Amino acid sequence: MASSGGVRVAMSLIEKFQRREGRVVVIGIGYVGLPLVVEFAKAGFHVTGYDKDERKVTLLAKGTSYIEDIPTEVLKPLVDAGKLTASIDESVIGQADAVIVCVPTPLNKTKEPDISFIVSATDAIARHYHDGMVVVLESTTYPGTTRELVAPRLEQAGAKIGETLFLAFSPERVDPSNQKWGTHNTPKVIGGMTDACLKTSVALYSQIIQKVVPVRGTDAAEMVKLLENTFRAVNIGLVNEVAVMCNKLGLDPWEVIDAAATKPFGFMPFYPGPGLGGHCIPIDPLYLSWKLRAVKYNAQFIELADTVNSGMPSYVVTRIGEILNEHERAVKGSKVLVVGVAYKRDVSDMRESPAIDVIELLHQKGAHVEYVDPYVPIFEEGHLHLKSLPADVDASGFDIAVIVTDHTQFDYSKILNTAKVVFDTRAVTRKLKDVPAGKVIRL
Ligand code: SAJ
Repeated sequence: MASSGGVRVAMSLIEKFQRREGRVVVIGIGYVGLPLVVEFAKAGFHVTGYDKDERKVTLLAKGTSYIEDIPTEVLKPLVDAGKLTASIDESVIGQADAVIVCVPTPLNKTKEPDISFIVSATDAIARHYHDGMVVVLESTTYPGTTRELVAPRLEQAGAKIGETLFLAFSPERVDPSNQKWGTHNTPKVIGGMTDACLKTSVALYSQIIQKVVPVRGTDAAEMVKLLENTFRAVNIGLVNEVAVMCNKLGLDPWEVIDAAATKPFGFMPFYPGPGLGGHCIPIDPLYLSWKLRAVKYNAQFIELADTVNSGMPSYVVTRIGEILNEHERAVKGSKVLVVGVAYKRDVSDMRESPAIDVIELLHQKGAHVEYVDPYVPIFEEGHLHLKSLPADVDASGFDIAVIVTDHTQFDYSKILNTAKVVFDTRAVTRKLKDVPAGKVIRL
């Protein structure tokens, strides 16, 4: 229970947030931080985006957006009105009533959590700590990070959690290019270190987000996010294995899944693909399994889903070999056109894209690989340096065209009409009519 002094500090912050007079600093102005600073500025707060990346800071300071979901037309007026500023100078934290941390949490080379960005942001806050601050961590991380790693560093700087500094965790739920769900209307889960921490952070976010969902403690809030994304990874792993099973049984997995999806309750469709890409879904569950190993528990579903999903690129290349074999061609020496390399439809992000492994494996088997992806003009991974062919590519010069990423803007009829044979790992060609028998094989 907070002391009377702590209650006074908390109440003063809550009233300041309700008057929208608080100064907010967001550490990390990427695809999560930039929409956040926009929402706070739109609500009337004075917001500063702090980042070590000079390019982002320069662009934000000019009101020029560098995130597809945030139009410059929205950003610039907020900057011109002086509501939204940008800085590479961490001392801005010293004037903040609220600091929100939106930094990356990748995996390191041994697939273990890399929380160095969280540590660096926390130490910056500690260097500029003052009484009367709300600090919220949004970066996806394992349960216990806020309590075991962030809180002690801030206490070393003199903070009394729940008395002079109010610490919470609130997972980001930004889904890039989602036209329906954005920062303002996506419910926001929040867990506080203490009751006063929860109350102050709820008061802050309630000014910009329609629905706030309090949970008991920061560990629970960290776990909520990991459940959300583990749910996806495990279900995608399940349908990927269903695709392999259907191939063994001579069935069409998409027909089976679509029919199952007619069940109006108790089922949620996921679809097979060439693997699991992106910077969230392949990564987040491994934060959870890593944490459980530390308490001597093996998170079996996470490990198994990672094995199945990581094995899909190799499965795709095996199937390519089988199809080429049917056309009396070996993989070695064959010309393969990879259609789409981004990690999912209609994005330009290549992080963890399964296309990287597919192309690498084909190279290792001696195939001559080219690709087409209007969102990815240059493909540079390791020793591979490729340039995208034009989007209206004629596939007749290739032994096989492999659809890895089903961007909306591809002309699939043209690909089908010109290619000798098409391996469609996304079943995007299902909608096409009059497809010659044997022309398209699906995962
Ligand atoms: N994928 C499949 N089959 C599916 C769905 C996805 O193979 O049925 C593949 C995609 O091609 C991609 C990977 O999985 O390679 C991840 O796809 P995703 O749809 O989960 O997209 P992400 O990575 O952009 O996930 C984000 C996440 N958002 C946040 O973490 C805030 C996730 O929680 C969202 O649920 C997801 O967007 C979404 O729903 O779009």
